[in-house]
Amino acid sequence: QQTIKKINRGLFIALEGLDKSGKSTQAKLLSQKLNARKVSFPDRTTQLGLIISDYLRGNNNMSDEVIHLLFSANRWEQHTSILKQLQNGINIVSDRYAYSGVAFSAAKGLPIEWCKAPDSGLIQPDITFYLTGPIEQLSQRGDYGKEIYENSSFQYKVGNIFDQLALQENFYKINALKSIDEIQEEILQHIQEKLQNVNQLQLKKL
Ligand code: DGP
Ligand code: NA
Ligand code: NA
Repeated sequence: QQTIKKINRGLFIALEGLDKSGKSTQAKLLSQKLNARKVSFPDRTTQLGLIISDYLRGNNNMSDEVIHLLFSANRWEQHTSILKQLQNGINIVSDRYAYSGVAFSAAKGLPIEWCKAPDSGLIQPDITFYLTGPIEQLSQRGDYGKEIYENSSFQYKVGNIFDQLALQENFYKINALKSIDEIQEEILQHIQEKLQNVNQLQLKKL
């Protein structure tokens, strides 16, 4: 008799937070630890990503609505690839995802529901870690201020929207002032159980 080995699907973990909150460092460490595929948004390697990158450096001006839709489209570019990998048992760690889309655009004054709409249908992360801390301290970190969103008054607004989004299920808030090792440990502890029971978690859409 043939035994059918059931393949676990992959776990989808998103890291969100303020600029300079240490997301990218954590995403890198975590993806190494879990042997996961790391994705980053904006994904600056695609043509849309290059346009977004120029915008972030202040080199092209676009309306808030247009850039919002481009950020969303840039996530849709990876949708099929992310879905396939999860179905094939590959864990995914995403450095930013749809919640950044909502937080940064709603901080400019666009309605939250309008901001969520274009991301509707993307795969929902199984767990989202939200790294946050006092903006006065984060803004002292290296390279701050190079891109257009990296100013304290705007980051403060972004933080307020993230705080609202973080009230929903499967959002886990982390103090970004903790050490790299402490944060990594906190993340690993928190996903232990999910990694073991990943097949009991339903793959949902936003
Ligand atoms: P990063 O490469 O993680 O530093 O992100 C670049 C900047 O883009 C950062 O300030 C956050 C912002 N950002 C990321 N995703 C979105 C999005 O979907 N919409 C908007 N408006 N901004 C975003
Ligand atoms: Na940044
Ligand atoms: Na980053």
